Amino acid sequence: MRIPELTVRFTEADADRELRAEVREGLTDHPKWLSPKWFYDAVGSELFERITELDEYYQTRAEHQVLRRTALTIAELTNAATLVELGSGSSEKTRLLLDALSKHGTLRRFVPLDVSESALRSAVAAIEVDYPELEVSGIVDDFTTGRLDHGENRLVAFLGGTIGNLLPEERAGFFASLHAAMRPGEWLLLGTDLVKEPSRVIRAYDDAQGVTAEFNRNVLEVLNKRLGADFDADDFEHVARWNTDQEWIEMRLRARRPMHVRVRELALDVDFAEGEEIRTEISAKFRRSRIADELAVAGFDLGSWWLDDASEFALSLSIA
Ligand code: AVJ
Repeated sequence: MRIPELTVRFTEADADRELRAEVREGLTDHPKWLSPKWFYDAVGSELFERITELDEYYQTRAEHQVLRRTALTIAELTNAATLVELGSGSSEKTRLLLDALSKHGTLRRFVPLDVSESALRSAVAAIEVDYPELEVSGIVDDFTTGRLDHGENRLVAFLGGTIGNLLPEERAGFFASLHAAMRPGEWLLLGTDLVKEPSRVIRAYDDAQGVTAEFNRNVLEVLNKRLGADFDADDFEHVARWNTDQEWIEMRLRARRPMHVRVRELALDVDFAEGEEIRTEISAKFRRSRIADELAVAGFDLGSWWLDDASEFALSLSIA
C-alpha cells in the first residue's frame, strides 16, 4: 500500500492553542459554553458512530437515502473532475459520490479535508485501495476556514448536517470564505437537517439508551485528558433543548450540585452553581428558503433540492 500523501495545514499544536483559548473563553463566559469541535477524540468519534446507528437519530440514514438516489444526477449536472469533501471523517458516504462520478467518467481527483489527521490517514488509505485510478490528496485542516485545494471543476461536498453546528454569524463567514475560494461555475453540495416536529428532534439528541448523553459528557473527559481538568463528568446531566426562535437544538451539561473545577494547564478555577449549564453544541435545523437566502448572500445559487422519503433531511446543489 502507498503511504497516503497528506498536506497538514492545521497541526496538533494549532489545535492545542485553539483548545486552550476557547476553553478559557467559554468557561469564563456567562452563560458558559464549549465548542462542539472538541467532542471528537477517539472515544467521542466512536460514540458519534454509535449515535448514527440509533433508531432515534434519523439524519444519517436519511442523508444516505437521498445521496444514493441522487448521486448519478449530481455527476451528470456537475461533470466534476475534483471532489473536495469538507469534514470527511471516514468518507463512508463519499463512496456513493465517488462511484457515481467515476462511472460518469469525469472524476480525476479526490480531496478529503478533515481536522483529524488519523481519521484522514485511514480514510485516504482505504480510498486509494478501492479507487486506484484516482489522485487522492488529503488535507488536514479546520473546514471552517473555507480554505480549499487546487483542482479543476470542483464539487465541494459538505455533508452530515454539520453546517448546523455553526452559529448564524459563523455560518455566514464560512459560506463567504468558501465562495471566495471557489471559481464561478463550481459546485457546493450541502447536507442540511430540516425543521420538523420538535419532539422528534429532541429524541434524536436525547436517545433512550443515553448514547448522546455519554457523547456530550465525554467533552469534559477530553478537557480532563488534554488540559488536566478535574471535571467529574457524572455530576453533569445531559440536556437537549429545542430553541423555537432560532430553530436549533441545543445540548447542554447541567451541574447536579455546586462544583469547583480546576483546569490545571490553564491555571483556571471555575465555579458552578447547582443547575448551572454549559452549552456544548447547537445543531440548527433549516427550511429551504433560509438556506437559499444565506447561500445567496454569499454568492451561491441554489439550483437543486432533494429530500428523503420522510422530508426530514435535504441535500442541495448550488453553483458558485
Ligand atoms: C455530526 C454535527 C451532524 O449535529 O447532529 C449528534 C453531532 N450531536 N448528536 C449533529 C451530534 C449530537 C451531529 N453532527
